[in-house]
Amino acid sequence: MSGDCDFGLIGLAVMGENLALNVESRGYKVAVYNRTTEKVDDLINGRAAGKDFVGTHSIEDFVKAVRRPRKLMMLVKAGPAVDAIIEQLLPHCDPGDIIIDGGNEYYLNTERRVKQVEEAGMLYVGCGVSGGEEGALKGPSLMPGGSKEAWPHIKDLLQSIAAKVGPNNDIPCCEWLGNGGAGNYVKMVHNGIEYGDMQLICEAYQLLHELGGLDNDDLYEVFEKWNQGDLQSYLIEITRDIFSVKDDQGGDGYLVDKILDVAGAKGTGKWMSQLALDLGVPSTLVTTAVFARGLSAQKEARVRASEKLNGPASGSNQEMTAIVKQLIGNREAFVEAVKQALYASKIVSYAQGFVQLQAASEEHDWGLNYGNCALLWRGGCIIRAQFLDRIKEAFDADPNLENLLLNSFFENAVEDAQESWRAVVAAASIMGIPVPAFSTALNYYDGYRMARLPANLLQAQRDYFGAHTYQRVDKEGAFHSEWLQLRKEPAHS
Ligand code: 2AM
Repeated sequence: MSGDCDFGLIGLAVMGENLALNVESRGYKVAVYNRTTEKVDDLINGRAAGKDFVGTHSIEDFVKAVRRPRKLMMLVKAGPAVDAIIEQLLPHCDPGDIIIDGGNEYYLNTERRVKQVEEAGMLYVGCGVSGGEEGALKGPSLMPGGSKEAWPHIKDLLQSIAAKVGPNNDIPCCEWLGNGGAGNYVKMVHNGIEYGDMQLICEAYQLLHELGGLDNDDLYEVFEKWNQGDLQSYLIEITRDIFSVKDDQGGDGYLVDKILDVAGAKGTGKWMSQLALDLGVPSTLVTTAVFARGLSAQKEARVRASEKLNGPASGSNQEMTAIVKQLIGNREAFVEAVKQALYASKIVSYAQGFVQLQAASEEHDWGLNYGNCALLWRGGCIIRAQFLDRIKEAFDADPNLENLLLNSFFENAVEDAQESWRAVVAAASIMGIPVPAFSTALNYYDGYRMARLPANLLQAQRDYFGAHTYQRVDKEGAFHSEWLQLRKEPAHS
């Protein structure tokens, strides 16, 4: 038996409720269910009153209320709750029904569930949802992957509720990404890139404030201006806004100055970093951003260390001080140099994110479409930015582009920015201001463009102490040398 609902949603916390309201607002009839059934009644009698909803109080009634092939989406806590709900749903489902998980799930859990649900005759989709509560209601970025057969059935609905971009505001930020856990993986990389973007913005803030002497009013103006150009993005926009907010809890001055300098994290940045290590790809922006949050969290240790450990003595080296003075002497030029450093570092960060996606896609045979990834992040989500149009164009022009830095637009952008970028990193280093993300980005750029790195010496060291063998530049094969016998006898041994 099946009812006449077009879609079912389980999990009526704010995200789920908002997503259900979004679906209904596009002309679909929606069945809802929540473990704590009062929430169903609250929704039906509250925000959904007079709308095309069916509230249900059991999983069985919920499944029956939806038309076949059923589209049943859950927005519950990631992990065991999702497994529990799948177990409850499957006995009531019919072949071809589609279960969609909209949570921030670890991609291997989705890979496993796709197999489990397909073996039971149904289809399973892990769909990254980004944009927070407001995005869920008005238009999130959606990153679906899993059972490919499901896509034709859910495409229209998911695309109708997604954020829209483009000149006519009609391109949905929702496209099929690939098999298995591809959607969750892309969402995780989105979050990891978000970590990098935020850390880069924070480093720009510290430089402008501490080195450039800009106050919050000045910073507001700078971020307002940056938001008009290449850096235009949601994160630059909200950062601008933050610099305008006064303390709302009784104090004087700006709220941002009253906030403790300790950052937390929920874990997607850590996942991406761990997976980068597993794949052997250098996603240094995300790892650096995760570590920077870790260092920020060691507040008490930092306060103790700040009383003992010295930075550079001011004015001790005239030549170095002159470099810094020249950079910060003209405020407008300094702000522009920091902007260039931020822009170039951001390009490297996205380049690394896509390299990791390529490596994961190859490993899991997902066949990811990288232009689509950029499109999905163009609107609705936290890293939404104009810049992503350029990334989409780059991958549309060459779907197998090895690294974004090799696309002529980005190659030229970094080329134009690099003098300022180097000056900013040098000045920060001379003055003892930490810029871990700016400098790791620059180091990646310099490492990536080196035809020859010092790993020849590294191979020699490994062969010397552990007979790990080495390769040669002039001959194929693995070689080993008796370094101890061949070496020059040290004078004092
Ligand atoms: P609840 O209202 O009954 O707690 C966010 O926590 C959402 O996930 C809520 O709708 C919550 O339901 C749901 N949820 C969490 N764990 C669950 C579980 N094991 N089974 C069903 N729903 C769960």
